[in-house]
Amino acid sequence: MGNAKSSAMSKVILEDLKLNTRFTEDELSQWYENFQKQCPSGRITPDEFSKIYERFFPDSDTTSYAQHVFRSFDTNDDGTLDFKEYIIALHMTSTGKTERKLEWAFSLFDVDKNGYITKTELKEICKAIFKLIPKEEQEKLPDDENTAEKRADKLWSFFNKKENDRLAEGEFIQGILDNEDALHFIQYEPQK
Ligand SMILES: [Ca+2]
Ligand SMILES: [Ca+2]
Repeated sequence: MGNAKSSAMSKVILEDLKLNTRFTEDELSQWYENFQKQCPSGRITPDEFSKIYERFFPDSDTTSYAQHVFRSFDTNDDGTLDFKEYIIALHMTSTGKTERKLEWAFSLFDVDKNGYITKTELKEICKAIFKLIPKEEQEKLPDDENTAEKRADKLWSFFNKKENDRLAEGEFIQGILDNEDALHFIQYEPQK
């Protein structure tokens, strides 16, 4: 059954994805079928992408976060996500190793894609993440974590950097790995 399905996907892309992700050929073919059904044009626009986030976080303002995530996944900067970008993204954020996720987190925080994170960029993403947290949950946060600014200050302090310093990818990843508390500032998982 795998053969009939995979013939729909370019062999080159399939091989590449098998190498770069842990998904099997059957899984990839399945995803591709779903992707084509939901997205007949073969490309996801920022608008469509935003709607996916709205569904996941119905009580939150997801607009800026969705934009940043989209930017981090659109690796060739053409303003749309193709199947390969979509699958790599899915792999990095859901099934990948911690290190892969942190590499992705770095690209999320590196807003201008210049290979470094400044405190301004860090603040911007902290704001976007904070907006994902529903109001009633925000109110229950500890005093030193209940605004985006406080969270950005706290997160920045984990890296032992001055206000105007910048963070390279390795420093960012190491800083997060060294501080257990840092992880919940760079992602938000809805409480069930
Ligand atoms: Ca793209
Ligand atoms: Ca940057």
